[in-house]
Formats: sequence, C-alpha cells, structure tokens
Amino acid sequence: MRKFALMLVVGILAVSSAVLAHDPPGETTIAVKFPAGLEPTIDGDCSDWGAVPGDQYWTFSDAFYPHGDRHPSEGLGRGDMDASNFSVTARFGWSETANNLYYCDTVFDDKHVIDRPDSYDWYADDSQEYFLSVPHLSEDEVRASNSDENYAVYVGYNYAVPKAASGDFWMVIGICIGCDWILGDVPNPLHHLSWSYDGAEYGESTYTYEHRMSPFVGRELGLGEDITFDDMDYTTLEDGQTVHFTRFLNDDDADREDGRGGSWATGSPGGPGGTWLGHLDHLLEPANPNINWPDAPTSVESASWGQIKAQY
Ligand SMILES: [Ca+2]
Ligand SMILES: [Ca+2]
Ligand SMILES: [Ca+2]
Repeated sequence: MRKFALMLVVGILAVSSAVLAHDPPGETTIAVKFPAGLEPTIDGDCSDWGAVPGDQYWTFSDAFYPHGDRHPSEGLGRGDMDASNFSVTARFGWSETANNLYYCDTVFDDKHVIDRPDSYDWYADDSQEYFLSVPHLSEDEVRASNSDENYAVYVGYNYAVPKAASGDFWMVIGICIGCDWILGDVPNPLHHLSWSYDGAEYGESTYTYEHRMSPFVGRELGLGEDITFDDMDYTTLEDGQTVHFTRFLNDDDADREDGRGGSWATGSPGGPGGTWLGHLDHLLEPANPNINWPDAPTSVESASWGQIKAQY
C-alpha cells in the first residue's frame, strides 16, 4: 500500500510539476484517510489519531525551516530547533465520508507566552498560523484569481491561545477579520478548533491544537463583514487529490542565546510556502488497509454535526 501511495505521488508530480509551484519543491505530505465513523473528535486530544503509524505520516521538528522575519535565525538551518526549547509533532488527515480535512499538532515549549500589548498581533505571542488552499494552484494563479476574478482561493487560520489580556482577538481569519461568528471555538460550517495543554498554562507545557477544516475552495473578495457562510465555496474531497497546506509556528520566548530562533514553518524562507499561500503538497491518500483502526462506534458525532450544519 505504501508503495502504491508513493507511486501515486510520483505520478502526480510528473504530471503537474510543469505547471504548479510547490514549496518545498518535490516534497509531499501524506494525509491519512480516516475510515467512516472514526473521524477525529475535535477536543484537543490526539488520541483518536493513535492508530496511525506516526513515523510514516507525521511531520516533526526536522521538517520546519527557521524564519527570520520575526525572530533572529542567523546560522540556523532546517530542523535546527533546540528540543528543550520547542518541538513539534504535526498530524494531518482527511475524511471522505465527513468531507473534512483535519490536523492535530502537539507543540512542546519551555515557556508558553501570551503577553502581546496589542490584541490583534497574534504573531507576537506563541502562536499558530495555518494556510490552506484546496484548489492546488501555483502562486501566480492564486494571485491572478485575487486580482482578475476578485476571488480568493485560500484561507488562513491564525491564532494564539489562551486569549490575550490585551483584548478579544485570539483568532484572526482573513475572510472576516474581527468577526466572532467565524471563529472556530464552537463548530461552524467552515471549521472547528479545540486546544488543550499539558503542563503549565504559561510555562513549560505541551499544547495540542486539533482542527477540523471544511474543504473551502474560495470566496468572492470585497464583501467585508457582510460575508456569510453561504458566500463560501466548498469542494468534495477525493482519493488522490492534492491540497496545499502550510504551518507557521511562533515561539515568542526564543530570541536565541541560544533558543535557536522562534518562527518555524513548513514552507521555506522566501518561498511561497512561507506566506499566506500555503504551498506544501498534501496528498489525500486512499484508505490504508495496513492501519489497525479500532472498530467504528455508532455515528453519534456525524448525526450531531448534521444538526449543527442544519442551523446555518
Ligand atoms: Ca481528538
Ligand atoms: Ca521556547
Ligand atoms: Ca514559547
């Protein structure tokens, strides 16, 4: 099965490399497919991902590039985190049945800091930034869609938790900045986020961020705060599809000597993946029969989600 998946990756790259830009080039993250009824519960606990062999699927600290625009990164290369200061296990998956994408990331940090003076500046704290572009377009195509068709084909989820004392902004989504209704701490049609921590809330701890993301493909620009969930377009996820997704994580306390920098991303510095474009290929793998999933429970979750969707 793994061989099949790899061959599929090679085939897709061979077909698409002439017209698509990716970052990092030539790399693909495999998104594990959750069986029907075993989709993760969004509760800030990755234990429902536990059947997946992490060494085959997950992304670890060694994949992250240092970014010097927010923290000094001279002399650092890819993966040069100090594990006593910051380390990451990043998981990504999808469900055909629920038609959702998911991640569940655990971030160890020797000092979790939320102390920004301005409510909006999530990136000045220990924070998470995720960029999703399901249509799998090149950087030029994304920009052309923005400018020529007035249609944005990406979404960014930026947040720092717990909420800062300086104000109400804990999550910022470019679709509707400052709009409470689009935030994902309660489930909505676009997404649902839950987090937890093990250790000290503002000290040494491991935070877990678990997120369901609907396969948003775009929205008309210029609607401002008049936009609604009905103005957002979605697609149907399929086996073998590739989506773009990039992580950008900020460690506020690590300004060297030698905390080894504090901004780490799965996109390279200067590359399109280091921006809001989110260009790391994620292949939606077909079901892997070698994963020993537990028996699926009765579908209480999907029933409750159907009721939630019906509210909008
Ligand atoms: Ca969970
Ligand atoms: Ca740290
Ligand atoms: Ca920190």
